[in-house]
Amino acid sequence: NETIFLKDYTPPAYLIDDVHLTFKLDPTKTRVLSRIAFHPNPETTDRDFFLHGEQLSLISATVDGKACRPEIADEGLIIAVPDAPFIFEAEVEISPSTNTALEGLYMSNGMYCTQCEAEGFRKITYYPDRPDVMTTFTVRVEGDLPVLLSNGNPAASGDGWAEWHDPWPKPSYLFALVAGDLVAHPDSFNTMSGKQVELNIYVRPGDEHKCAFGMEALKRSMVWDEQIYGREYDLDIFNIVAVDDFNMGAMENKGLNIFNSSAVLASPETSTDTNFERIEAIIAHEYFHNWTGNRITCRDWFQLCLKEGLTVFRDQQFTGDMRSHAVKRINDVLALRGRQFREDNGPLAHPVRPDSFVEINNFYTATVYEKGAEVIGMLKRLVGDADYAKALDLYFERHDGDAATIEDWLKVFEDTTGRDLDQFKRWYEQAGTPRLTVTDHFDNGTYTLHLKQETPPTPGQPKKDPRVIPVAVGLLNPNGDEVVETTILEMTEAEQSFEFKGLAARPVPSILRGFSAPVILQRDTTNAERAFLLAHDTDPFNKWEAGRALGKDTLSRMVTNGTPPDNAYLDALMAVLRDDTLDPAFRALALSLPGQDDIAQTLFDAGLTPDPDKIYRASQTLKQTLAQHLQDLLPKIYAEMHVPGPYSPDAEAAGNRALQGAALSLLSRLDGGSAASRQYESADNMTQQLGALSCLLTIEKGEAELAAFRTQWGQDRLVMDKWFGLQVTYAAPERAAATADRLTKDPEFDLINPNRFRAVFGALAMNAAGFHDPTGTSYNLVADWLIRLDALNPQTTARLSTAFETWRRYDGDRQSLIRDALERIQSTPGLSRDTSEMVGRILN
Ligand code: HT7
Ligand code: ZN
Repeated sequence: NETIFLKDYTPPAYLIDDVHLTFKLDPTKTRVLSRIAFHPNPETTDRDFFLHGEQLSLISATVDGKACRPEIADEGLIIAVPDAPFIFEAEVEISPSTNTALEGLYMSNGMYCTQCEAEGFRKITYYPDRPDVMTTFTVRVEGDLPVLLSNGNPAASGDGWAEWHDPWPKPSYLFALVAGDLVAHPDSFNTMSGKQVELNIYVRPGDEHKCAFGMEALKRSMVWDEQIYGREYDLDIFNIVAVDDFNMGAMENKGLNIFNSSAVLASPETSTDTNFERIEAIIAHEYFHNWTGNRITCRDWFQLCLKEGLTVFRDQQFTGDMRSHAVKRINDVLALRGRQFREDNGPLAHPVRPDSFVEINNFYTATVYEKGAEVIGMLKRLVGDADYAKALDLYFERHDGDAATIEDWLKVFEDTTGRDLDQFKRWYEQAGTPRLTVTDHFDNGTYTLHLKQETPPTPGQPKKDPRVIPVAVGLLNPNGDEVVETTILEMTEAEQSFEFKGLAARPVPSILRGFSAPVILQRDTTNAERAFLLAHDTDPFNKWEAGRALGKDTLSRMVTNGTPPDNAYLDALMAVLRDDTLDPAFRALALSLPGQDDIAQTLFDAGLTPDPDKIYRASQTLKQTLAQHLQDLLPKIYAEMHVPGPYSPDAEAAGNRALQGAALSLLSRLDGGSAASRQYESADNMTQQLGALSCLLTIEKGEAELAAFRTQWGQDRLVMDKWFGLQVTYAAPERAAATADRLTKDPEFDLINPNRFRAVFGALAMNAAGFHDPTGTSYNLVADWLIRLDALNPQTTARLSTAFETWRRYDGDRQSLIRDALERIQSTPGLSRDTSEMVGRILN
């Protein structure tokens, strides 16, 4: 398995004028005919002609109409070609129905569909499958199916065939084809310059009633990108297709976005509020890629964060605008800490722009996506909103049609602002989460903050240089009034002090407001100060953060020395819960306790060995204590948050339901689940049905409801994923592995369907105490199933192997059990490149 390095990039030897493809669809014998017009790349003297190709049967090939006998190498085709323009034609045969890797052309429930990012096009035909080769595509699809789709605009069609032409040059990874017995949910959109665009969401018959929300989200995304970024849609048609078998959330193919059905289909009865919000965000994300990813693409896969970080940043802005900025920021930081910090502090740590990879599919990570978005947020904070807007305008103007790099991106900001971004670039180059240690002192009206940054070593990067860190700070006086409004301190040195003069009394600092940089803040402080900030901070993120810090401190002390939770913390939570000037969604977040994985990492960072079982028990005890402390308030909040009338997924109603659900979850620990049972019976939407069922399962009840749920939803694949996942998520630690094992024997368990596999094994990996059961049963079960899945779907296997990435945090016994499991995976004959790279990195 060869390692590919960023430093070895060379431009392509040949470029393409245009490409014509014909697909004669057949489940096991699809024929793909290609006609590609090549010309030598004037920017290089390299004339080695190589076309990528994998798992293809070559039927014939010609150069300028003359039959040729190419040399078929492991990963492609070598052929002698002229140092002048020429036409290459080929015919290959592929078998979509046996393609369980879900990459290239494959079948899902009788429908043909493609997934080409990152390097899947080479499983469709011989081609320079690299993002810096861009061209226009004309595609003819032949098949006896009612719907035949590809990228771009429809050109012509007849009985059993359709032709599509995409006028915008694109790389092969954005190619798409869909064919099947599908129905459209149609609509249209008028762009800002008055062009009408036809919109469709294509689904399997029976799913038509689940398209309306996605369509509205799409139209809102189109308006938002026009208003906020000045970006207009550029084809006559925009199609979305829902597919059941899909490795990730969705794919931004030009004019033909393909979605995991879980990321687009929604109805009140079958989808939770969280599902609705996720669907809205993913639809926006894929749509926004039309400019940040498609019109401006990446030169090579090392530049992945160029499109993904920016597009995540844009979708986060969009959700904030649609819903609540404060709640969105808290949720994003929770996700960042839960996934990216975990990655950045373990064996899989890599820079936002990696400098090497074996399998690029392994680099669609939280670091590239979420930390990539944080880096853009910091850049915006440093240059200010106005210059950010100017820089983005310049980026679109200068690079439209380009395959660009991070250097191009930063240059646009340098040219706009006159800043030197050399040091800032370290955020793209250095892995690891900086620790920002803060000390302070007050003397004679001057308050000094002393900041020190340090980033621990990560694989291949033992030493780190100081980065530019925007630290947003506000100061409160002892009455709780803000005496210094949010100010950005621009830290550039390893250690640096900042002074605030003319203060009447020692202030209380609110540091890293809005989570202004993806760092771990370390500061000796008191719980009294945290409670003060929870009560008074005007920055909603830091207000929530203060409560979170109290929760972490409480849980950590419960785990390490059995200290019971103190009343000051419980009272502070009560005050937040009571404060009806606060958004219910915010109150719900303030009430949710730190996760068990978060506590494990916190203890590990403090030099301790976390015991997952103790953490689980402490967290149960804390929830029980909190429930008792709030017992008078909970029924009141539960009743007050009731949303009358028909279900609506809007942010306000969802916020009320979130707080109602949080109250119900605590209440269930006091009333034996009677309120949850009643809610389950009367629920007319999935948020409340599933919320009630979860509460029952948490207190080890709900058997009857679980059976009824299955009877009610047995025919709905997406709801059945919830049924599978719930049972593992809420299983007591000692029963988690057995529950997962039992579910794999259920006739509805489906190894080929990534959603179903993740429902069981993703949930097992997230059930911290269950996964780390000291007998090692879960480790072995997960290893067994990853080995089975790898032979069918390497991408999803490799992704799920990250369940083991935190293994070095734990005690020697657990470490040796995990090592055995990982070594067993690693020694499996024929293990994929994807899984082998991941397991190898985790072990090292
Ligand atoms: N750009 C896409 C990333 C992607 C993907 C999607 C589906 C299946 C396999 C995939 N490999 C890479 C999705 C996105 O970020 O929008
Ligand atoms: Zn993306």
